[in-house]
Amino acid sequence: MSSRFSSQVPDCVVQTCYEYEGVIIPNLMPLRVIKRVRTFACRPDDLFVVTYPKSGTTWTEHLCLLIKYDGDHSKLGGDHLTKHFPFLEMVEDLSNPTTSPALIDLAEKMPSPRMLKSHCHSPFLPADIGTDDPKAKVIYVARNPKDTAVSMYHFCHYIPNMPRYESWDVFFEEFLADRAPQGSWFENVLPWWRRRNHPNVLFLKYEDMKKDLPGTVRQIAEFMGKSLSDDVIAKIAEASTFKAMKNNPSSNPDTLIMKGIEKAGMEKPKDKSFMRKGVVGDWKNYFTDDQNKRFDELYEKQMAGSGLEFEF
Ligand code: PPS
Repeated sequence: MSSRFSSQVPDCVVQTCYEYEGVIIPNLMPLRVIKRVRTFACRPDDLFVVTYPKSGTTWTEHLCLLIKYDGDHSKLGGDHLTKHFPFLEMVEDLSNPTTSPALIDLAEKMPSPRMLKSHCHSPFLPADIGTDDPKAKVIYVARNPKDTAVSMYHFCHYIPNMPRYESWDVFFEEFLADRAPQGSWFENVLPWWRRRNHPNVLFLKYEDMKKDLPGTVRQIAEFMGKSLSDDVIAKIAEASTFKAMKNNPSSNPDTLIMKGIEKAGMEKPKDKSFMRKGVVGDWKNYFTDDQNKRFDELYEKQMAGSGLEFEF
């Protein structure tokens, strides 16, 4: 067993991740940056999108930006949306996490009002927001953990320097044991569910966004203090469907990721996209009956008494 990990993990994890305070974190989010995130100075007009990975982060960022710009995509200046929404704990250069500059540098210099992204568990988030009384606005998005796990498994096989698990079965065991990259889904989601009625918190579910996108645009706009006409709301919702975002180079991260893959000298994955399926229920194509039963047992135990329910 590698001495850097408190329990046995697959070799692909040893090669691409580290453990910090019991959480397995990809090297793409180096400890030197994770430590800076905690002391990052928030401003009262910051807007954070916080999620467990693969829960609809990019989708929500896209919605926030279009809401900010009244549905006018040209205001992004042709940039990819991630340029407007620094990912606090991430490095700039996917091919070389050890020496790469970090996006937190960009975030620190950004003029207000800022929009920021993080996947950190509450104890690693900036001290001003990772508490029961966040001092800036936080949109937290949660997705049912079975679809989240499947999406994460594919993502690991797409991005440079993520662990390439031998099979779905291997990944499933790691996810079940809270050893997937970014640790426990429950530890990420449940504190934000508890804070859902705080005026600075908007708790969204991926499955509700799929069901009623215009309704979600309205909810986010209200949270951001923006008043939009029904026409603008409809326009934003139309531009934010899975298909529209996949076809839009400013919202589909594929081109940026391909650059990282090229730089890392890796083979470009064929027929793969960050915008993979964008559906509810894909887990049924992966979980065996036994895996489903074991996951349900864990889920019932961890979620007991929380009142948080998901559509699967
Ligand atoms: S990341 O890397 O953690 O920031 O990923 P994240 O953006 O949170 O999640 C990626 C998944 O969200 C899907 N997605 C969407 N679904 C529906 N509608 C829209 N507009 C949309 N945009 C992104 C994306 O396809 C990933 O899910 P999977 O299941 O892998 O397709």
